[in-house]
Amino acid sequence: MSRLVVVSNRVGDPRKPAAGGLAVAVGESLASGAGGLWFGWSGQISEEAAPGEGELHMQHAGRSTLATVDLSRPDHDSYYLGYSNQALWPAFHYRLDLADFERSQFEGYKRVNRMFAAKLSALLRPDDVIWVHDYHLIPLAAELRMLGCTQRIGFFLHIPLPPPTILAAIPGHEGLMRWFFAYDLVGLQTQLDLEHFVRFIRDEARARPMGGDRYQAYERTLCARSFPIGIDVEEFQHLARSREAIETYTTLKEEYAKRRLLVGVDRLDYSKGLPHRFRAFRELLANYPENRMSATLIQIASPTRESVHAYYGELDWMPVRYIHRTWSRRRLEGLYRNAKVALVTPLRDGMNLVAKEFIAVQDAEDPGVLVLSRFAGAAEQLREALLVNPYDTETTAQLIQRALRMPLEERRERHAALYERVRRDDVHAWRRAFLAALSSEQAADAEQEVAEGHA
Ligand code: GDG
Repeated sequence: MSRLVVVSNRVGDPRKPAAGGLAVAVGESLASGAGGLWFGWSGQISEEAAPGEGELHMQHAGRSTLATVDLSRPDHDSYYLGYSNQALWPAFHYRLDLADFERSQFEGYKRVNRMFAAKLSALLRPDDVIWVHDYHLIPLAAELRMLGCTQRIGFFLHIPLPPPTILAAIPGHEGLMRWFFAYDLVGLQTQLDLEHFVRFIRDEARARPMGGDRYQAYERTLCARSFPIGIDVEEFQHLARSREAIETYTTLKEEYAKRRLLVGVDRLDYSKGLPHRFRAFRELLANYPENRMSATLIQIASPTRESVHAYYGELDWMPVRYIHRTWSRRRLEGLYRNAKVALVTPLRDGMNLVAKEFIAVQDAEDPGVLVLSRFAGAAEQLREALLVNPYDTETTAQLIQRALRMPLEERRERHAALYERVRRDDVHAWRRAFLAALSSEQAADAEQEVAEGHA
């Protein structure tokens, strides 16, 4: 059995719960199965190290080995704060207006990927299967190939992939495309992202379709498919039995006994559309006065990447309890279970796991209602949610009202359909589907070699 090597910007201890979708999903992937190696940035910034240098640390955590590298200050600022989070993150979330494509940051991005490739290649075994995650690491496979790595390498993009007209605005986008072709498999969250990707490589790289989701360009063949990420449903449900979840559930239940609780849980980021959500909630209170004394929105806005941008100031008004803090996953479970309505209304989101977590823990006999942005990747699967356009705050308010007044029978029906999908397409199914596709690509290559051998 091949060893799984996961590469992502941040490496978490798979045994500890962490904020952030990627940490949760990858942690779960490595802790099960045959274990493996998880490689990435240590989270440490070294003031002494020169650009392109960084100390490697090895650590064992349960069944997995963690290999992490420190970053020099200039590398951290240009690769992480700079190109990843001020160029690629906004551009891929359709926000060219916020993107800063400074040349020196792009150089830092390439430099760190080159350094990661050098450190990682020394740790690789010939039959490893390598799974690279997210926009920080697009050039990694190309750098590994330059060092002679022939292992199977797959890439999964956790954030959206915008249409070619937006991608074409990124300086050096031709190079970006070449980097993708160093992978054997490119996975995207949704069918829409996949369509964008295929149009992009066909129009800009003249990629030739080879059948079976395969495309050829730059003398390499890649397979592109969508793999919508899920959650670990059982693990999340299990949290409900913890003391902290029960305490949170009971306290909130008492406190909001006569009120109707709405909930939002997001990393504090402009893509999550918090100001639009608060505006829609204000319109709900203005247009449907019956909610004035009863509806309360608890918004958890967990701080992340604070040094990238100060996104918003402190927002606080009575009907909204705005909590600018990270809660434990157990407390989140208790919160979701109390809520009548979840507001998951990002302006753009790769998938959105909060929507799935909320569905996973509802009481099937008396479930809450999910109000979901049509611009979250999750909307492709979760059709029975109340889908909204978050920019249209008035209609969003109308649909929140509908959610609050939805008859029990309809709530049950919608929840049953959503729950089935969240359960079936969980994080394990996602991991299995991706890794199966990555190894069947290997089989496809072997067949091709045999065919060429006979020719
Ligand atoms: C990226 C993509 C894609 C949030 N606040 C707290 C907390 N969280 C947890 C949630 C959820 C996770 O963080 C957030 O995941 P999302 O999917 O909502 O969003 P991103 O972090 O932006 O993740 C996204 C994801 O990658 C996976 O591919 O779905 O589209 O942007 O699990 O519960 N967890 C704790 N305290 C908090 O305060 N413990």
